[in-house]
Amino acid sequence: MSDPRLTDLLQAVPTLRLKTDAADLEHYGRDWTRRWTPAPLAIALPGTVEEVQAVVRWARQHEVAIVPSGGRTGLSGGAVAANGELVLSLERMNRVLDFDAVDRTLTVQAGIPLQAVHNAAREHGLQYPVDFASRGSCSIGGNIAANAGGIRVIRYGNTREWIAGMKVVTGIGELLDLNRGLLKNSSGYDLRHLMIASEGTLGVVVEATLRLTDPPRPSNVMLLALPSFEVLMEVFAAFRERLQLEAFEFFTDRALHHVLAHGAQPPFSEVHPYYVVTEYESGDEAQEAAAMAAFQACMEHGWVSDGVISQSEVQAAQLWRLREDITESLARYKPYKNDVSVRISAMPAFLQETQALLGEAYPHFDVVWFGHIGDGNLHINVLQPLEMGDEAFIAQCEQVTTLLAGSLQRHAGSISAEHGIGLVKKGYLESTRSRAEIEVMRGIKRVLDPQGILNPGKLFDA
Ligand code: 2HG
Ligand code: ZN
Repeated sequence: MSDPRLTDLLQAVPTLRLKTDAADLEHYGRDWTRRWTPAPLAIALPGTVEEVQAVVRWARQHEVAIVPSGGRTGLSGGAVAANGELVLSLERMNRVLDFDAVDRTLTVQAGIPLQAVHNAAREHGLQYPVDFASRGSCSIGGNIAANAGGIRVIRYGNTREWIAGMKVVTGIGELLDLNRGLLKNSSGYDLRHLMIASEGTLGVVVEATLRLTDPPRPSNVMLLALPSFEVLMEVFAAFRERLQLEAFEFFTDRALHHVLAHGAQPPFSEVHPYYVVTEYESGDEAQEAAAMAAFQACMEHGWVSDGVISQSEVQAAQLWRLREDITESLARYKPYKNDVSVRISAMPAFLQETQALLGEAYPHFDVVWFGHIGDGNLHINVLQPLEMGDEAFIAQCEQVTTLLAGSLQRHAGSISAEHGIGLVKKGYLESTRSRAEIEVMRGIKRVLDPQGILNPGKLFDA
């Protein structure tokens, strides 16, 4: 630890745990994007809010950039430290602090994994309903930083809906206690909502008070095979009309191909071009009849060619696996990721335009489509051909993203639905936010982080 700035840091915060081994710098300096070479100065692992504040004050004094860090499961480069930053990992601050049965809230430290929040809520007979495949590794602080969505947004909304309050350390080192769990609070700007989706550029979230809700009702999972993309939104309408949907997700045969190659069992004997996995409330005969009616209506219209309904929890989990394992099964191809959204009403026109556009732009690439179609959110993963180098591949994908951004602009959509902007989509922010809006964002950043030490270069250049 020869860097004098680090000696000074340990003098200022003697109890601080600090890591500087090459393996740690590599591990904590990257996220799931794997595109940048990690090169942080060191990793700080504070155990208390006071330590976080002291680290931020030190960083101000020495003008060292800080990268707030959770589970680093992000897909937009928001937690990458490739320029000598100090990674501020919340991993040790991972406890449940309080449960309030009257308010139905759970107060947690920011480093707690999402799965541990689910478990804690369940122990109290309630649920925290935000959920997605990386639940075991991602942290609540990271979920807040990205306003994470996932597979149950259609029923419960994004992370934003479930944050009753939070404590945040600003770029000045001040601790803000935002909203304090209140349900009603009409007392001016709601800074809590500014922090959500700010990607660690305005403050370090250290604690959050999460709203909990009733435990999930009995449900069933159905997997549908579809003959074409065009019928997707019709199938969605047929199911939404008749059922209380918990999830409505789609994927293509290419996605299924990779998940099966990764070890899953084929759901049907035949191959179909498109699939939907949907979960819906199904506790009584009327709900079961409604599900059958939705399925039959789709079969009669020729919108669905086959289907299977889960008969047990094990089978439901197997069907979900076909959708949830997609990201992991594609990881070895270093995919270029797009995470776009439009309003549901704009989806049919957007899908038609995008399919034509990507078909022309990527005639020889393996392009894998999947996502939260019920939320108007598509994930488009372009797999890197084995013979192609990283740079040439990314350059080609960036050209196509420019076209995609144009299409999103025409359909009033977003270049990032739920993964954040980070480094990956920084160049395309203006396709979703006006210049005037971005200027306001810059102004807000200057107030909360006047020296620009919090996650600089992410989201936009200050
Ligand atoms: C999902 O919906 C995640 O599974 C990851 O948001 C999406 O890998 C992706 O592109
Ligand atoms: Zn997703």
